[in-house]
This record gives sequence, structure tokens and C-alpha cells, in this order.
Amino acid sequence: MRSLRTGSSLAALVTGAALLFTAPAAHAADTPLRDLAAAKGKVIGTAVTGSKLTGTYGDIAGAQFNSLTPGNAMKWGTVEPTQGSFNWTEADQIVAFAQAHNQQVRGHTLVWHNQNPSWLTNGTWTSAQLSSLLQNHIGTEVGRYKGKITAWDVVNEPFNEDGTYRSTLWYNGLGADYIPNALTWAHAADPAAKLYINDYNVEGVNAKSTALYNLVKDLKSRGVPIDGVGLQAHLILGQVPSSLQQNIQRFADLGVDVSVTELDVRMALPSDSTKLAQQAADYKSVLNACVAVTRCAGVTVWGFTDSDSWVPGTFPGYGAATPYDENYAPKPAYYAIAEALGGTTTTPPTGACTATYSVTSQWNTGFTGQVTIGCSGASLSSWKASWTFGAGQQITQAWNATCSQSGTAVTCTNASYNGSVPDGGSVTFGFNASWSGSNPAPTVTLG
Ligand code: 9MR
Repeated sequence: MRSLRTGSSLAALVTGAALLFTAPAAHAADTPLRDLAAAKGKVIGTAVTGSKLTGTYGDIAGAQFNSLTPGNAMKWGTVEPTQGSFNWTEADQIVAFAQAHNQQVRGHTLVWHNQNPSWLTNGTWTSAQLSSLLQNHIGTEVGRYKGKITAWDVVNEPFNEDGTYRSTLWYNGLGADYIPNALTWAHAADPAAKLYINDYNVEGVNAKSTALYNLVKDLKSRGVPIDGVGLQAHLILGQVPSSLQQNIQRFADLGVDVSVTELDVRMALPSDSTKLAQQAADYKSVLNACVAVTRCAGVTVWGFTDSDSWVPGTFPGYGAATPYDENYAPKPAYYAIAEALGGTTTTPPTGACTATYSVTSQWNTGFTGQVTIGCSGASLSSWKASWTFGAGQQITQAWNATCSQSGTAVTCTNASYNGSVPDGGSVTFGFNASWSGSNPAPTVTLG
């Protein structure tokens, strides 16, 4: 029997594609983020896409985070695309994944002006009808996941920048009472879930966050079930509000929890080591502010990898906003999170160089392979790439590197002219080798 990977190599050969196997995060923090966060009594979460929760994406989501937020799966438009006809597939999948990995789930979101089904937004409703639609929606969704959701973003983005209420289907149809009503209905459906109001541009002390503050104060005084505020924190490089911690503290002093719910820090592309270092500092400031306030429950990033981020699609020319790059290599921001949570990292938190192994062609007795060494936020002046050929493969020839093999152990060092790998650059070397039986791709270690 050929292994799956051998089978795919042959398929790649037929299609002429190269298979890429990125070296795993050789420079990951010593302790997973979720363990560091747990030791501080904090949540470290990520938004996820259900269909991606396999392979490396699933491995990182499960290993590094102790909370998941469905990025889109629980929104009204997703769960009830046709009135009375429900699709819980992705939401169920994410909840099951979280349970299997001993993670919390943050429910997102019940009452919003975006991503509603068209039957709802295109309908003509009396306020009584609208109210009952909303009550049923909340009862159905919160009820379905009763006991499985730690916190719900019940109301999302209710305010304008100047602190007035946003004109939405809900505000226009039901007045400001839609907020206490939604909270009350959610509480009835799952009394144990923490109920939040979530918004963006409310991270610092400003008109919008003050409106949120005044609302929470009013709701508390009226006995409405409100447990927390979500500060989304879709931030721009170098622009963490200086009043973030003070703002978190003032909400805590009102008697509610605070969560940073959608953290990302976008930059003009391309990224470089200076921007990545600034981004790391920004992530660290946000984590530090949360760690400093007991009632800050934790921080969720809005996607953990640059390959699963809303930023490039919404802000053309901007991106690289998350803690892992598109190939799942941890960025300086990752190490910054680890350090803010009390972790130590084995390499300087300035970036990483990774090795990518690929088979570019293969025939019955031999194959040609190549290894690309790339750096992001770091650089090399010389390198050594090592791996184990565990299935009897034997190097016969190499170029752009000096390779030797002793038993199963292969070591390749740079040639005189390609030892230097600049930040943002890469070098490639190649080899021919023999194989028989199977030809699994090894993991390459850089030393
Ligand atoms: O990440 C979400 C993206 O996939 C959707 O296309 C987008 C649609 O509005 O919503 C994104 O998530 C938003 C979140 O639900 C609420 N705060 C802002 C987020 C980024 O737009």
C-alpha cells in the first residue's frame, strides 16, 4: 500500500504541481498560548471558519487557543437563510470541535444590522412582528446551544461614532428597547451564558465608548441582564489607544466583564520587519491592558492566520493583521502575545526563518527535491538544514548547498554564495535522491 502522501506526490507529479511541506513552527513559544492564558485566568481565543478546522489550521486552533468564536457561522443569515428553515451545520461543527478540544465558545452574534437573511431585511414588518421575530430568533439559537456557550455577543455594533444609536432595522423598528429586550430574552434561554454588547472603536475613552458606558450603567441600574462589553479592537498599526486600560477599568468598575473580542492589527502591505515589530508591540499593549485588569476576561483574535482574515478583502492594500502568517508560521505578534501572558520564547521574538521541502519531480527509482529557506521578520547569514529520510531515501547529488547523508540523517549547509537570507527573502537548493516503496516528505529543521 502506498502511503497517502506518496499517492499525492504522484498526483502532483502528474499535474506538474509541486508539493509543499512547510516545516512546523520550530520557533513556537515553549508553552501553548492557551496554557499561558489559563495560568493567568484569561481567555485567549480566535475566530474560526468551520470548514478549515482540519490539518495545520485545526492543529493550531486546538492547541493554542482556549476559546473559539464562529466568524460567521452563528449569524442570522447563516443559520436561517430561509424563514423557518435552519442550517446549523457549521455552528454545530465549531461547537463540537471546541468541546473535543476543551475550549469555550463565544457565540457571535444575535442582533446585528449586517449578515441578516434577505427574507428578514426585505420584509415589511410591524414592530410587534419584528419584536416577535427577534425574540424567536434569540430563543431558538440560544436555546439550541444552551450550556455550551460561555458568552454571547447578544447585541453587535449598536452605536454610531458620535455615540448616538445607529439607525438599523432594530433601532428604527423597535427603538432603543430592542437592547434590553434582546438581553432579557437571551438570559431566559440560557441563564448561565454571559451576555455582552459588542462594538468597534470603543477601545479607548471616546464618545462612542462613553455612550456604551452610559448604556451599560443604565441597564445595570434597571436590572437588565448584562454581563460584559466586547471591545472588538480592529486596530491599525501603531494606533492602540493610549486610554485602553483606563477604558477597560471603567467598565470593570461598573461591575461588568470586558473582553477584547476581535483583535487584529492591520498594516499597509507588504509587511517588513519594522512593521512586524510594531505590530508585536501593539498586540503586547492590548494583551498587557487586559492582563492588568482582573475583570478583563481575555482576548480573542479575529482569525489567527493571515490566510483567514477579513482585512485584505475589506481594506485593499492592507493585511498581515494576525499573529501567524499565511503559511502558519508564528509572527512576532505571536511571541508578543506569549510574553504578555507570562511566557518565554526560545528564540528572540523578532520573526522567523522557515524551511519548506518539496518534491518537484519523481520517477520510479528517483526524485528531485528542493528546499526553500525563507525569512520574515528575521534574517540569516549562514544556514544548515537537517532532516531524516525515514523510508530509505538516499541523496545522490545536490546543488546550491553541500549535502551529506549518514544513515537516515541528512544535513545540508549553504554554498559560499547563498548563506545570506535577508528579511523578506528566500534561497533555494535542490537535490536528487533515490527512493523505493514510499517517499514521505520529511520535516526540515533549520539550525
Ligand atoms: O469576519 C467576518 C467576515 O468574514 C464577514 O465577511 C464580515 C461581514 O460583515 O463580518 C466579519 O466579521 C465582523 C464581525 O462579525 C463583527 N465585527 C466586524 C467583523 C469584521 O468585519
